[in-house]
Amino acid sequence: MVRWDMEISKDHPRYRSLVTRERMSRLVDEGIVAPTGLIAHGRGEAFDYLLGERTIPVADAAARVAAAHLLEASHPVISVNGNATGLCAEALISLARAIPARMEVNLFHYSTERVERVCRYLEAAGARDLLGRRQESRLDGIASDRARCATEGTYQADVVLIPLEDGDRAGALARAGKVVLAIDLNPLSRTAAESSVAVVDELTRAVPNIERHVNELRDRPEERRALISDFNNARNLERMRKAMCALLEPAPNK
Ligand code: PTJ
Repeated sequence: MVRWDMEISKDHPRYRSLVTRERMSRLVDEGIVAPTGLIAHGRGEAFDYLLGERTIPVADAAARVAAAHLLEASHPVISVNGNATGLCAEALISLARAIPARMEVNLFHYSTERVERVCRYLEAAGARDLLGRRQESRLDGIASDRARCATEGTYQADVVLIPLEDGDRAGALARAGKVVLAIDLNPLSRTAAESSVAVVDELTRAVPNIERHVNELRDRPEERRALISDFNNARNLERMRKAMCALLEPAPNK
């Protein structure tokens, strides 16, 4: 493999994006991020441009509803893959503690060695009681290895948070009767459409936002239930698509 040294200037207008790309690419070498995870990341970056790379109010409202579901759940689980680990391990661990929820490593590109690497990475970042090394159960209706899951985790969960998920698994989780909370920058994805709540926002912004809402809603059960019953995911996605289209419109009188 050809290696390179790259110093990214802090003055570069896309400093943060470049640093993240370099980290994700290094994490491919370490077996944490799958090579195709870089393609998924690039697609996410493109959609984030259409949001102006910021959390818009519609997305934050969905993050609040996701927080309400996580607090109302009797068995909430956060499902974690390679990209989510590479992008925001610490924030996901912090969110899991705040709820509290179990974290389960669930990989699309599965091997026992890769699961072990991802688990160790998360544990070095502070994760405890991780699930995913043993996956004794299977979700019906998925052909891929992603059908595997931990009995104590996703299999028994009533609410599952899925950052950056593929559409097949999101659909299978929904058909299994679970409340599916997705974080996905693509409002047209099957994952966004199949989920109960799609937070259309960048993962590293969405996860701390959800945690902030968890802390605000902790002692407000009535508000939580009202948020959940008033939410409509199809309407949420339509608003997100409109917001993205609006950003593509030419500025008036220019
Ligand atoms: O680590 P593994 O083996 O489990 O593989 C993980 C990937 C991401 C490769 C796998 O789940 C996959 O193929 O995902 P997809 O089907 O490409 O979907 C990824 C979705 O996440 C796309 O709709 C992207 O727009 C979106 N996305 C990418 N980066 C971000 C994102 N959404 C939010 N924040 C991001 N940073």
